[in-house]
Amino acid sequence: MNEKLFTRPASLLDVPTHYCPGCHHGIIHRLVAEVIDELGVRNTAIGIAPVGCSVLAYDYFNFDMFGAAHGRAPAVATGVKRVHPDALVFTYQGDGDLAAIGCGEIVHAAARGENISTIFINNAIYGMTGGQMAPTTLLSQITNTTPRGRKSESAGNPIRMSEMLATLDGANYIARVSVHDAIHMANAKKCIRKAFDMQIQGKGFSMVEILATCPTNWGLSPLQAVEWLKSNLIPYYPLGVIKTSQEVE
Ligand SMILES: Cc1ncc(C[n+]2csc(CCOP(=O)(O)OP(=O)(O)O)c2C)c(N)n1
Ligand code: SF4
Repeated sequence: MNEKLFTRPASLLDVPTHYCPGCHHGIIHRLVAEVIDELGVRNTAIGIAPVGCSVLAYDYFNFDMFGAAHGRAPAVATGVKRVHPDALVFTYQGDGDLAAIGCGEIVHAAARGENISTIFINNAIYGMTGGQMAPTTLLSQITNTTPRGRKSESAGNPIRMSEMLATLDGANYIARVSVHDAIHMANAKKCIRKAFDMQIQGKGFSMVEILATCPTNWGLSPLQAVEWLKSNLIPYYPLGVIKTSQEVE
C-alpha cells in the first residue's frame, strides 16, 4: 500500500472555503493548523477571529474560536488568556482590523506584554469590504478610496506595524514573513511555531506579520498578485525577525 504523504491537519475542518482563488488566507490557516497539531495543543487552543475576510476563520479551524468586534481581538484575547492561562490564545487579524480601528488594542496588548500571540495578515488593503485603503496600503497603490494611488500628503504614509510594536518593551517576539512560495511558507511556519512556543513558555506578547495577496481587490490574477507582492510589498515591508528580546533567547 502506498504511504499517505499529504493529509489535512486535524486542526483544520474538511469544509469548502469561501476565500477567493489565489488568496493567501487559506495557506496561512493551514500553517497555523499544522503548528497547533505539531505542538499537540488542539484541545487547549483558542483563536480570536477578526472582522474582514477571515471573520469566517471559526468555520475552518477545528478548535475553540471566538469572534471579536472590529479591531478588538487583542482585548478579547487578553480576557480569554487571563481566564484560561493554560490555553494557547491567538488572534488572527487583517491589516484593516489590526492597524486601523484596532491600532490602540494591539499597541496596548503588546505594551502590557500580554502572553498572547497575534497572526497579522498584511495584504495592504481592506479585502472584505471591497478594497478600500488600509493603513498598510503602499504609496501610489490604487484602491477604491485612492483611485489615483495613495498620496502621503492626503493619506499619510503606510505604517510598518511590526517595527512600531517592536519598540514596546512588552513585545518579546516579532517577525515578518511571506507565503508566496514553498521556502517562504516553511519559514512562516517556523516563525508561527516560535511565537506559539514562546507563549507556552509564558514569555509574553508575540506577533507574526504575514504578507499576503488579495488578488480580487488588487485587480490581479493570482500569479500576478504573487509577483506584485514580491516586487512591491517586500521592499517596503522587509522580511525577517524584527525583535527577539533577550529574555526569549
Ligand atoms: C465596527 C465595524 N466597523 C466597520 C466594519 C466593516 N468592516 C468589515 S471588514 C472591514 C475591513 C477588513 O479589512 P482587513 O482587516 O484588512 O481584512 P481582509 O478582509 O483584507 O482580510 C471593515 C472595515 C465592521 N465590521 N465593524
Ligand atoms: S477579497 Fe481578498 S482577502 Fe478577501 S478572500 Fe478575496 S482575495 Fe482574500
